[in-house]
Order: sequence, then structure tokens, then C-alpha cells
Amino acid sequence: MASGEAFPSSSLQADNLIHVFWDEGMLKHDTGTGVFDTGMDPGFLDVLEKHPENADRVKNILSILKRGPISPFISWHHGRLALISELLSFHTQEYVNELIEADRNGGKEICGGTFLNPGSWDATLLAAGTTLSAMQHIIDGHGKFAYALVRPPGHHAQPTQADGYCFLNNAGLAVQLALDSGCRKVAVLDIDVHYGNGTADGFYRSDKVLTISLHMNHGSWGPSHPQSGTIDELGEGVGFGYNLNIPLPNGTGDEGYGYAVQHLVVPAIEKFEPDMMVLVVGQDSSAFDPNGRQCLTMEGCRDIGRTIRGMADKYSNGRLLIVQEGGYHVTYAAYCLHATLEGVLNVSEPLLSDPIAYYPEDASFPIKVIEAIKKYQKETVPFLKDA
Ligand code: OKP
Ligand code: ZN
Repeated sequence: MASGEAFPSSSLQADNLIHVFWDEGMLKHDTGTGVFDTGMDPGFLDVLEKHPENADRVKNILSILKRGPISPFISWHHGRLALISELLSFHTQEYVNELIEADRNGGKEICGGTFLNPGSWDATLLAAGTTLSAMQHIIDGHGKFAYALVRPPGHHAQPTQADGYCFLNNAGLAVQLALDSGCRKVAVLDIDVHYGNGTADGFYRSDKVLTISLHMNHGSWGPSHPQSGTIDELGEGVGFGYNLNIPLPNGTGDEGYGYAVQHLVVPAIEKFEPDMMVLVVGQDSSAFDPNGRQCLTMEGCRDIGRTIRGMADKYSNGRLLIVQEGGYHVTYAAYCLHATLEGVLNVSEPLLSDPIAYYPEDASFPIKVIEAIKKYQKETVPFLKDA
């Protein structure tokens, strides 16, 4: 522990800690090189890049948490492999068998850009098990804020298929564990720049899990991702209204994200009254990400972290699981994650300044779009009628 002098006493308190769950074995998922995420070498490029979902990104998140200004607020814990039986709380036996079979045969590209290579399956089981351990830690009352630093990511993985670099739905498994452990209502906010279609799909017919996703308006990207992420994908049966999609225009930025959180996310969580909260984070919503166009900066990340922590304090006795997803700028993703966690810790002054933020923001268009989504939700979603 560092001395408390550098930090205001209000933020450096025994229970204002983030419990980080991590295991080195997740670095062994090697997604290879090629043209961006294709794994392809066209022959005419001298320099092929690493697949965006590579170990370096997570190495920098790890080191910024160990050696960055947030380090006194971090408590470290080991992850673990998930058991095959545990996977069946979210995924079908048939799909899990497909993955085991693919691994046994030496690996393959399961769907576009999604490479299960030798070593990947163990890393995948570690990501799932480590996320389950983080949730178990909260359920057992050993801490309020836990962060599962995991890869491969999970939020596109559906009960029956892989999608978008994801094989197993780490967050979805943790949500199901919370329900099975007696939680009555779990709220999931996904701020990765892509639609959390896998998590949405897993709980599409449930009114016990409110899934909210802020994302780029990317639509379906093929058979592995049949969902569109549009505002009318609201859930089905008793789950109707309990999946809220917030597709935002390119370049939405900090102000637009703040507006969407205040006007759409906060009122929905207030009506829902969750007793457990999950924040699914991907720093690919940043201004410098090769996989997104949403233009968040560290400041926007910090604000979202702070707001969600406030919601957790109010409804879930502070209990908040944070699960790592995308984020592909090897430097800025680490800085943005640092900023998000600063917000969760509710620090009074930023601990780390932004090394690169600059973009001209035009907030007026995103705000019109958010107002239109709000009107639609109020008219369509029963539990939001008078939100
Ligand atoms: C994973 B996560 C199809 C384009 C698919 C996949 C992006 C996966 C992102 N050719 N793009 O949400 O950061
Ligand atoms: Zn993403």
C-alpha cells in the first residue's frame, strides 16, 4: 500500500478497492497476424499487423494497474479455469462440444476474425473461470468492486455460437451465477463499441436481467451476428422491454455518452432496481480505436465509471462486477480503462492525465438521436412508461 498522502482520504479507504482477477495463461491465446482481423496475407504488404485482439493490449492494462497511479487501490487475485459443467449455465452442450472438438483438431477460424488456435481453448476457459471467480468474490461479500481482466472477450458469444473474437460469454456466465446464487435482478450495462448481442441473446426472454448496450450503429455483420442492435430489439415474452439497445451515431463523444447515460441508462436502472450490477467495458469506444468511431476520451470513461458506481451504491449495495471486452489501441485502451476505474473509485481529481485526447466534438446530432430513442422507449417499454 502506498501512503495515503497522494490521495484524498475520502477515496483511499479500506473498502474503496477494486479486486482485480487475472491469470497469465490468457496471454497464450495467439490470434496471429494479417490484414487487420482477417488472418489473411494479401502478399503485397511488407508489414502485416497483429490481430487487434492480441496479448499486448491486456499486458498494458495489467501493467497500468500494477504501476500506474491507481495501483494503491487495486487488490490482486488469481483466476481459474472454468469447468465444462459451468459453461452449460449459458451455452448449449452441443456448442461447447463444437469448441472442444475444434481445439482437439488443432484449432480453426470458428467465424470471421475469430481464431481458436492451439492454446486458445485453455485461455478461453481461464477467461470464463476468472470472471466467475470475480463474481463469486462479490457474492461471498469479500469485496464490492471486482474487475475481471480477461481475454478472449465474451459479449458476442451467444448460447449456441461464437462471434466477433468471442467464444464463451464471460459476463453472461457471471450474471447467471449471480442469479443462481440468489440475486433477484441483475443490470448489465455494456459500453464496448459493439453490440453486446451474445449477452442480450442469453437473457432475451428474462425479466430478471436488464441488458443495456451502448454501441456503434454497425448492424448485423453476418450469420454469426444475426442481431441488428437496433432500438426495437427489446426482448421477448416476459423479457420484453428488458433489453435496451442504444445505437449511437459515429463520433458521439463524451458529451453524447454522458447524455445517453443520464437520460436513458440511469432512469432504466432506477426503475429496475437491480440487486447486482455488471459493467461490461470495451475501450474500443475511444477516440483512437481501430475498431470503433465513437470518440470517447478518458474523461468520458471516468464519468461513466462514476455514474455506474453511484447506481451500484444506491441499488446493489455497491456490488459491481466489471468485465473486460474489446479495446484495441494498445496504449489508449489501458489509459481509458484506468480512467473508468478512477470513476468507479469516485476519486475527486483525475489520477492520470490524458496523453492524446483531442477531437472536435459536435454534440448536437447525437443528442437529437438520444432524444428520439428516449421517446420510443417511453412509448414502447412498459416498465419505462413514466420514467
Ligand atoms: C469484438 B469486441 C465482420 C466484421 C466483424 C468484429 C468485431 C469484433 C469486436 N467482417 N467485426 O466487441 O470488441
Ligand atoms: Zn468491441
